[in-house]
Amino acid sequence: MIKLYSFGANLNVPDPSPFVLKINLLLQVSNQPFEVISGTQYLQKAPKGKLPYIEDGKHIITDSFFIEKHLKDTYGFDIDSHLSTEQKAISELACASLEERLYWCIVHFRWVFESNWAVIKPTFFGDMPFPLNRIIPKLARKGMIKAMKGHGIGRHSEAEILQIAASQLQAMSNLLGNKDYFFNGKLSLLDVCSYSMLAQILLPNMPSPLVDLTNQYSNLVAFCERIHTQYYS
Ligand SMILES: N[C@@H](CCC(=O)N[C@@H](CS)C(=O)NCC(=O)O)C(=O)O
Repeated sequence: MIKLYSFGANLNVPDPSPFVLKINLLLQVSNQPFEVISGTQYLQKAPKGKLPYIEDGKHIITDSFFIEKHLKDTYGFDIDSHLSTEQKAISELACASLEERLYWCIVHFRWVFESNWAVIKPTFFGDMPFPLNRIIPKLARKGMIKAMKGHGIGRHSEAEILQIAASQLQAMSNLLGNKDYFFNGKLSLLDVCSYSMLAQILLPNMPSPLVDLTNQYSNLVAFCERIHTQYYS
């Protein structure tokens, strides 16, 4: 059975990582039996220092991109089999855009935005014994801020980060329109990637300008609720 190494349900989301959530949903839809193994300790064991990774028999596959490819190559599970070549190309570019741009806007509002950090800190690190509970959250936040600077998002003001998020959400909303799914009336990878990101913004009870902005796109809110109810209620 495939083992999915994850953080575990938290913040009212099936997983607080959009990449883990993406693979969790993909595995569900693939009908492959799988077991979710949760805990931040798996971050230390992760071959690339990031979650998710999966163990499938003798194979360990890291990164949601390669896990999706593994499901295709090993089990013939192609969630995009009903898409045209052009739709597949749009999906590839749109998923990458959400994961490389919108994701970092979410990271900013979790790790930098003070009122949300006040929630994240006890939620992610509250179980640690003293003095680790004083040291580790500070180091983790410093590490995230460094990663954000390295990516580039951390060099922008909050107003600029919101402009980037708005551009992403507007594009997602325009592409979805009034449809239930992005392409051809059936779940595809772009639905999975979009849900995985939107869930991180909309499901936790952590008010922010990013949540207010996202709530302006009623089709995205309804889409997120619909997918969530279908797979995680
Ligand atoms: N490209 C990777 C991204 C995975 C990723 O960034 N995971 C984050 C959680 S959302 C992580 O494990 N971060 C821990 C760290 O950077 O220390 C994928 O698609 O799986």
